[in-house]
Amino acid sequence: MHFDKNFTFGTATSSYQIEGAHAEGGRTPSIWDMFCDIPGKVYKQHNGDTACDHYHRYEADIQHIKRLGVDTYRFSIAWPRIFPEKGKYNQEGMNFYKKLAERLREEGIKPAVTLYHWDLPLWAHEEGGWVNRDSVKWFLDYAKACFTELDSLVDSWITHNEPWCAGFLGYHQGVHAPGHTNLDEAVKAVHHMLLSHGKAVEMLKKELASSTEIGITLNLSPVYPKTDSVNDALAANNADGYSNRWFLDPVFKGEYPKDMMNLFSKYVHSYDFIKEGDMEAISVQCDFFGINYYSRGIVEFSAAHDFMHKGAYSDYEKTGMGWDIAPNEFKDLIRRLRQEYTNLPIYITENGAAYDDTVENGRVHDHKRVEYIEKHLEAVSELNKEGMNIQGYYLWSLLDNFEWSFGYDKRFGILYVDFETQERIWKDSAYRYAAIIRDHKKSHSLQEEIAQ
Ligand code: IFM
Repeated sequence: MHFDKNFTFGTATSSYQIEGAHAEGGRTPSIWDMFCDIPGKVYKQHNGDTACDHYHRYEADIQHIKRLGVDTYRFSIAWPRIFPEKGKYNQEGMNFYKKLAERLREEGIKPAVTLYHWDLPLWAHEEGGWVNRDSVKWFLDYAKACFTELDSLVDSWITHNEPWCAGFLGYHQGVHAPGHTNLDEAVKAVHHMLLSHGKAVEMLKKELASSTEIGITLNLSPVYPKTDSVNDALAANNADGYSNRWFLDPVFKGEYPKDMMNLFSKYVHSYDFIKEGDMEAISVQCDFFGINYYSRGIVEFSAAHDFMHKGAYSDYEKTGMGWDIAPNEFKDLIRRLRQEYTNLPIYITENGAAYDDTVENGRVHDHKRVEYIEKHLEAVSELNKEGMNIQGYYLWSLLDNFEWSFGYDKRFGILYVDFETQERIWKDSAYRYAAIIRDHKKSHSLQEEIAQ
């Protein structure tokens, strides 16, 4: 595999999944603290109270990041640390992220910062959460505080991480916080998230005249029909509309897909929450496009299911999440995005795999994760040979962490975390990733030496 000299290698985490310190530094609960308390929602009722204790151990974690040799580290800010109450700014919360970003820079690591990775303050939820259009204002107050305090320390801003999960898993399927099962609410929540994205980009660029790059991250999964039948083609179209186009079309074309608006109208009684100027705001010009890629989807027709599709049997090898390992389909996805949606530089802001890791004599031999990473990096390298302009790759995740409704049962880290002692153990995948980065850097400095 080969990468251009300026290709950036990174690793990623998010606030609720790693920080812990849930009641320190002025933080108040988020919707995830609330959701974890509801019996049956999260595996063994785990929660993020302590998580990886990164809030107290960030210095040591930065040393691990440095040792990996990555160029950049992607983390998210916990909104309830910054605005623990409506309209009440908390400097102590902001200071944590200032320190983190400063220390990363001192170590030569570029901070890539996500504003929203799902930990909505509980106070905002109590006022209707993302379903309430006022959420856009609340988000902009929060974004402004982050931009004002941190912009000089940050290399890239990501407004939202995976609005499909926050919106559809949270408000339609009920498996993420806040646990609602109402499509009418979900499409409104998504609309307000996307609108807050567009307006935050405009604020950074116009009002604050910043030149820091900014974009949004979508989780995308190419969908394939089980057979060549007309029915399965319809199923795949609808699944693609639900998972991908409902987000890609507004962000890049300034409109929601009409076929899905029709299908959704069984539950969504009116689209008049879309106000004049919203779609222009949502499709604002960004500097890059972030993609989280994990797997493909395969579906078949089912009249009994909403939107006429259900998951179909796949004989692909799976990760510990039961997700198909599909690097070729990743290539299909990127080619399609280039044809139908955007020329913006792409960053793969997440890619990785969960497996049932075990520690043997102080080592974790996670050869399946090593293979997964190699295959996807190989795919990135091949895509760039085709001119697809992928500028960076963030491995999910630096640490084993709180995997949402799966609690600590699923391990995505390249560093193993012993949740009893908080010891971090480098898995073989961490050594392999560090070696790939080192080889990349060596080959470029050798080329430069020879060229002189
Ligand atoms: O852990 C999550 C992350 O928070 C968002 N993207 C997918 C990851 C794995 O499920």
